[in-house]
Amino acid sequence: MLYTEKDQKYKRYTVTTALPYANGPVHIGHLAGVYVPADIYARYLRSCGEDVILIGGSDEHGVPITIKARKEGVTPQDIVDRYHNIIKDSFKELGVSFDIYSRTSCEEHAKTSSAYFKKLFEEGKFIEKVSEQYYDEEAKQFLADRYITGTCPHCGNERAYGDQCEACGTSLNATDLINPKSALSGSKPVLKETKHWFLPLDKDEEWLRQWILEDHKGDWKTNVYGQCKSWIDAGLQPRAVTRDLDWGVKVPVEGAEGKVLYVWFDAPIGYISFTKQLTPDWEKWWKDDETKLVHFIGKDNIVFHCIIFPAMLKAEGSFILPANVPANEFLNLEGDKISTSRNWAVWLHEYLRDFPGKQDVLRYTLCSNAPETKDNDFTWKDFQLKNNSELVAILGNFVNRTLVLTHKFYQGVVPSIGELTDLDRQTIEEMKTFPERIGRSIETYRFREALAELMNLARLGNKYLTETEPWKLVKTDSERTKTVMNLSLQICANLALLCEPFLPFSAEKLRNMLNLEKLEWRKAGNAELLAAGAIINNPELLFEKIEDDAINAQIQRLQDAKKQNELNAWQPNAVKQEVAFDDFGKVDIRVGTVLECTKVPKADKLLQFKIEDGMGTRTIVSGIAKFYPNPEELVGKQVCFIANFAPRKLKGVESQGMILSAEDKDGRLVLVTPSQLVTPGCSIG
Ligand code: B3M
Ligand code: ZN
Repeated sequence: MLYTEKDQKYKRYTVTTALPYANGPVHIGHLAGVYVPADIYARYLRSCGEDVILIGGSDEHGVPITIKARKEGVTPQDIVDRYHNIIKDSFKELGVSFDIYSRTSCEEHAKTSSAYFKKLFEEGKFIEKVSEQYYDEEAKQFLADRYITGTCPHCGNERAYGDQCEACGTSLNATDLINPKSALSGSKPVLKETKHWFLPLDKDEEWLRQWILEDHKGDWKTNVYGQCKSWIDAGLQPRAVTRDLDWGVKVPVEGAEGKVLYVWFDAPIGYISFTKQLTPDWEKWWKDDETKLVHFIGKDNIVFHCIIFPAMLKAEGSFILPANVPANEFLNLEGDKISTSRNWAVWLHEYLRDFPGKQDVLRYTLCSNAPETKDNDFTWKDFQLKNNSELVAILGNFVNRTLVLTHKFYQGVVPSIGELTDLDRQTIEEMKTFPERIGRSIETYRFREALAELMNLARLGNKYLTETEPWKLVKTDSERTKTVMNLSLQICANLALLCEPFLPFSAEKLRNMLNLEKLEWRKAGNAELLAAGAIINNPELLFEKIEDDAINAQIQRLQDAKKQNELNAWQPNAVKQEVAFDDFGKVDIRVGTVLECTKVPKADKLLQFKIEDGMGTRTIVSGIAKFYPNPEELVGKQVCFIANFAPRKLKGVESQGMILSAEDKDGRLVLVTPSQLVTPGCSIG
């Protein structure tokens, strides 16, 4: 049973997590926004004895996947196979307790989403419309969504997509874009007629307004409510649910060749088709009013889960609607927006490789810093701090001190509890309040607050130890020490139980140390979880300090990514003003052979060349020393130089000309040499 009264009417919980696109691995932004909170919620419900399923899977349709496949010269199926497996494995390793993690390219999903469309089609729930859509005449293809880019009419971002501008978040139609361009060929697309099926959302406006803006007022998160309100207030328009594409679920009606279901039509149906795969008894999870349906998503998915999918569910007629959609805002990384294409992310599978056994540290950091009400920032320094000064210094330290002392004083046997002092009674009273405090916060989707409360219980334990000082007390009052240690152990046991939703790996470790079974949530708050005389196993550290080296390596990786991005964004300089041939002819460029090459003393940038120029020798100084650390290797090579430059002095050496080099995009200077040996002194032109 839950603490929140209005939840008490539910018999079971269907909890879904947004389906990540299988065009890349998942990163900490996905985790903090969706999977960590959803997992905490589901684990908590389970430990309260509730019937719950946690549903997830990969979103394997949509244009981002086909674009990636094209870029790599492989099939879309290759792409989704690769990432689905990485994503699935890494979720498992992080302990996300999915009851099923499936994928939208599977057969059951095609069957379910196709039948769903067909039912609405046959019942006349769609409108058919021939409209003009962008078409790429070179690629001979209609351009859906992300196949088309252009300037956002709202904010001027030149890289907006045909379905959305990521800079200002506005959802767009391709025809809204200024200067549209095909992402396939780069050409300017033309408008061409095509038929599609639309969900007439305008007809849903009234009930949606009542259901969201009235019935869920004060119940849904303000960020979610606010977005829905502005959508509804702006007036809902019919939305196309089909696309001209060859990757996706085929539109199952006549006259729809070459068309598939829009990815945002089929993907949410995935929640249903995956439940079908999980259990033949799937209907009770989707069609019973006593089931609470909760969607965990990121803020960019709000309209789809709060407006479009409910409209689809309502049109079908037999399904329940979501009771809540606790969407989170975005997590940034070191002050910058997380971006897959810029590789500005902490990838889950790489984290798991670099920090083996530290799943709970990531879960902890992401939950305590979750972007619940506003965008938040993840930094590696903060990650280190949260580990070292919270997990290690507060939770780990309390548990470790208690278990070590129990072994030292009583060889691991739980001592009996004697007469209680006021402090003991106060501590017990306070301990009793935690399960409900943490529980209520989780039930209302305030996971940061819940986790902070959990840490307060560990703080209570530390305070109790500091005030009673059993390491001193044992010398003067062995009876009293037993009571203190018994109570401290009870707090440890409570922590083991209450930390499970947040830190499942540590919870298990702690339960094993305490020889404690997995108990129901409502058993917590109790000062008799461990019986006197029970045996405690040898203590192990719950958390270990994370050193600077590990953190610096991660920061370095990000800096490298930033550098790489700058290189990727490199473009050649604009061409200089036109010059006449005669002007060019004034510059006397020649080839010379290097006779000597040495560093100029006290000038780290300069090399001094002695050049055979056909007429004799000349000295030229060039600022390329950094790129040629072994100048003697240049002897015998040929270089190109300007022969009629006025001589000038550089660091005391007279330079009689200028050697030509190319500046590469990373700033490296590379000597220009003729492709074959030529006679020294010959002219270039
Ligand atoms: N794949 C979008 C996203 O990752 C999408 C979610 C689908 S949930 C049905 O933002
Ligand atoms: Zn914009």
